[in-house]
Amino acid sequence: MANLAGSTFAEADSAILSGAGLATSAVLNGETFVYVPSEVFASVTIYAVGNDGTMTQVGNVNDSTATSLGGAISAKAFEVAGNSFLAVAGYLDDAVNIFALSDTAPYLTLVDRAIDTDNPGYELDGASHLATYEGPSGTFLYVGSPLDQGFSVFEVFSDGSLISIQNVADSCFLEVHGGIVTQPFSHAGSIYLPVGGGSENGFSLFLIDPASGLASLHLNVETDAGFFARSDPCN
Ligand SMILES: [Ca+2]
Ligand SMILES: [Ca+2]
Repeated sequence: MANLAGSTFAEADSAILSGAGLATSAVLNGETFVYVPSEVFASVTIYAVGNDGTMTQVGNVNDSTATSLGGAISAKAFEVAGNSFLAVAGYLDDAVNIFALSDTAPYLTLVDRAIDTDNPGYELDGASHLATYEGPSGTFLYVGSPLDQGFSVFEVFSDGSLISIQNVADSCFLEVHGGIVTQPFSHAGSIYLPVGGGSENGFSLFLIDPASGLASLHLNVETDAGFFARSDPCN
């Protein structure tokens, strides 16, 4: 049950929202949808948003052998060449899933995924954080993973398929131990990707090459001393 502006409504199947994570939204043919991952139930619940802001559950996708939604903790909608997709990070499955979006059932159709064990270079162990950059020549997905202490970069094509283009592991020269990728921003003609350090005393700011999507270190922002410096000189 929830209270909103004096009204009360009951979620039709509230169990699937246990452990609700970072949600996202997309507009499909003029209709707005919200996608809510559930870490506890390894699922994504889909809502249609009414003109008055009401949320109507229209479906949900539960984990199966075809998906890697174990520990579904965050979701990020994005577009590639006019096609709409949803990335979902599975913390327990160490993976990122790509679903094609539609405004009618089944709403979500898995088209590709990357799993940590697929590639020894992947930084997908405990995949949790998602960011996207829709560049002039391609769309790129950044997946941060605190257990792997880094992030992986993928190019996403117009059919939703992924290819790995870069893996960035933490070191004494980076502040990306937590792999907390956040949405890139543009400034004075450059594209920047901030990555939070988690259990470090700072964060790293990367430059994104608009053509390739590759991230290169621009600078570290860190404190000389802090909570974590006492145990690890690299922090
Ligand atoms: Ca790994
Ligand atoms: Ca570090």
